[in-house]
Amino acid sequence: MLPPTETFTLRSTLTSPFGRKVRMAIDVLGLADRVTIVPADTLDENDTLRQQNPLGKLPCLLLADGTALYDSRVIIEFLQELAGSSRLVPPRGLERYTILSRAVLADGITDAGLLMVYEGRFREPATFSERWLKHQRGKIARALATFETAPPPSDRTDVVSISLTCALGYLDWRKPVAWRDEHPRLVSWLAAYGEYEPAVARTRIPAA
Ligand SMILES: N[C@@H](CCC(=O)N[C@@H](CS)C(=O)NCC(=O)O)C(=O)O
Repeated sequence: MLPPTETFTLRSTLTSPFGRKVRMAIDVLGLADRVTIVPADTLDENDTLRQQNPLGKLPCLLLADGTALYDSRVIIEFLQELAGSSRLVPPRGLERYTILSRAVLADGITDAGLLMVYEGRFREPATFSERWLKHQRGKIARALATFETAPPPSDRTDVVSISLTCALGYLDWRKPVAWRDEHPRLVSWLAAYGEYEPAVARTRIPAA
């Protein structure tokens, strides 16, 4: 039994694409009054984030007793149970595992995009590995092609639509690859889904 009234702390920036997944889930599940967002700096070795999540990654959800939950997929499942919902991840059956796999595919776009951005952040331009960047670009291209062939429904919110929104939003924001010209169905999906689901606009990464 999960605590019916407990409040939680979410360690996340407003710019983290994985943090945005959790912020969208909080919005959709109506849990905004139970979660306080406290930013964390993943590069600061003195930030308490590294004690809360030894991997030093965002997002991380803290319970009142200090228990830390990560990563975004685990937090979303926890929040949906807390809300007494099964809207975002089906509880069982093949549907659960196919939806989780599609969400992993969308998250893989974000992971590869982040690794490309980190290449620029952690290395001098002269030492960029073009082979590594191409390897990541390939993952993004194949995952986007899969979603282009079969976009999710634009009138349904679940962990796939949330993960894909955050992945495409991150590509638009940091631009590790240009994706829009070659994926017209995904462009339409993102626009239509943004019309359908108000949490898309409410969690948009703020302009710098
Ligand atoms: N699989 C994790 C990925 C989390 C992740 O990569 N977060 C990024 C920020 S968006 C991060 O914390 N990066 C810092 C690092 O890797 O050290 C999730 O779904 O939460």
